Amino acid sequence: MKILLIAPCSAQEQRPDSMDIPQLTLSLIAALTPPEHEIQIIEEAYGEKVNFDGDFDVVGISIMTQTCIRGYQIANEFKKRGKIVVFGGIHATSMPEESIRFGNSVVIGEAEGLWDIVLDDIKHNRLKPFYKLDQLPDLQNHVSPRRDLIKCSSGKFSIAPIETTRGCPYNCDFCTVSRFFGTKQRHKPIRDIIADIESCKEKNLFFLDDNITGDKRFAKELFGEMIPRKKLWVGQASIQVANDAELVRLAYKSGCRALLIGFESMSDSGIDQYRKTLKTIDENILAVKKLQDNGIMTMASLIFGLDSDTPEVFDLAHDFLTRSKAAFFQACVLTPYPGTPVFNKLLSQKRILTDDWNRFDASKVIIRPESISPDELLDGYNKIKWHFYSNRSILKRSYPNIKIGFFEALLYFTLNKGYQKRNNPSSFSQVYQNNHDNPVDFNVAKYVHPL
Ligand code: B12
Ligand code: SF4
Repeated sequence: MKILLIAPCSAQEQRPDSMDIPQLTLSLIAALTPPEHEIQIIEEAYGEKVNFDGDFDVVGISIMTQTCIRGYQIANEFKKRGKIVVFGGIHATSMPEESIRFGNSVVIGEAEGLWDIVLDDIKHNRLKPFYKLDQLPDLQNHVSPRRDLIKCSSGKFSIAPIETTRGCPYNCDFCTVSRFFGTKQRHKPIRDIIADIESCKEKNLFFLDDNITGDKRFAKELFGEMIPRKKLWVGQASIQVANDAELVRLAYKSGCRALLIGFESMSDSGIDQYRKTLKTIDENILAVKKLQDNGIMTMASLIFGLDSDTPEVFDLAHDFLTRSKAAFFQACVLTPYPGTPVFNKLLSQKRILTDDWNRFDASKVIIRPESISPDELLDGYNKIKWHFYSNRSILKRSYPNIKIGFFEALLYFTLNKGYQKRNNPSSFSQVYQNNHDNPVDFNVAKYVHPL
């Protein structure tokens, strides 16, 4: 059969620039596809166009919440033309009954152990609406992605995505990961990861793992094996990493230059709420400094709009960012992703302002927070990003981050200037809500009609 795999993306989200990190997902599904089939992949984020009249038998569409409406539009076009459409991904897994209205089948959860069955069922005309494994797949028996299909070549930093683990024990209430990938971290075998890394022609890697240092023993062994490969990498970790000096040293030696770290909240009760962070602002600042001293920059990720947030939260966050001299800052607005406790709570309290999934990108105010108004949230959020990425702030934060060398300085200034461009006032967010005729009932047909 001829198979087309698509990662949809709305036109305004397309950004083939120096900061893009290529996807791994479609190349993994391609690798899971038996060789008798022909496969093509399209990533709309890279400006690639879907050919609706192409000669395909099956169309697989990978959706996250903010891309699902575009995914459903694509599905409609293919279904009009009589093609079989299969959905997968985090949104299809959280909302299978919604996705099936637009497709012929939905793969719930991970594709390993299911995708070949789906294709076989299509071939034998017995496709089922839903596919779900009884247990999470064992990553010891995994396939390596089809690296020949990954678009790694755009931008100043050509980056290869690498996946080593799945699952997260922390189970944060706003996050889908522990619910989707489980609370136990599963690993791929280190020899396979190293072989995959060696097959990448790119010097720079991005570890997709939610917490690359979650299992310290595994991480130390992996980093040790990576040292002779002489790659440079960025990834995501919990701030606990900073308290293990050996792990930090090994991370640097293995090529780590920046870590995205979810601090989530700097308010007193917020900081208590999430198990992954250290318990005072000062401890967190000290930890960021330990990473800096070892040549590792921090992208601090904070969420605004949590129930614990009072108007002071922006000052606390500002204090943390200024004193720690975090290299980069990912500011998120609390977004109720379906399948999470936050979604259920806010829905039951009628505090979700819109059900337009296009707005669920973590940068738009779509909820009514408990202790501040949506407008206060919006104002504080826009200001803190704008201030962090001002020229003055970029210069003031630079020294401890760029002291290691030329590559670090290039990374620091390129990313900061890139984020500054994305965070200019013309891109500032607003409060989004449905108009009165459109209740927040999560009936997606308001935005895209199933055929
Ligand atoms: C790496 C990452 C990023 C990178 C993306 C790099 C890239 N281009 O891939 C960066 C940092 C840029 C990023 C940004 C964002 N991300 Co992000 N990200 C992740 C992360 C950590 C890993 C994604 C990944 O590649 N996983 C590995 C692949 C193999 O898994 P997978 O895509 O789920 O695919 C498997 C199955 O889902 C299934 N499958 C998937 N598609 C299909 C299709 C078919 C047909 C089939 C059969 C099966 C199938 O099979 C695959 C193999 O088993 C996830 C969390 C996680 N652990 O997944 C969050 C996650 C996907 N991100 C999330 C969010 C919210 C965002 C942002 C909106 C905001 C933000 N502040 O982070 C932006 C949006 C970016 C965009 N427009 O796409 C949420 C999505 C929630 C949701 N319901 O949509 C997640 C789940 C994290 C969370 N906290 O909940 N992200
Ligand atoms: S630690 Fe990160 S990946 Fe794990 S549940 Fe919390 S936010 Fe999600």
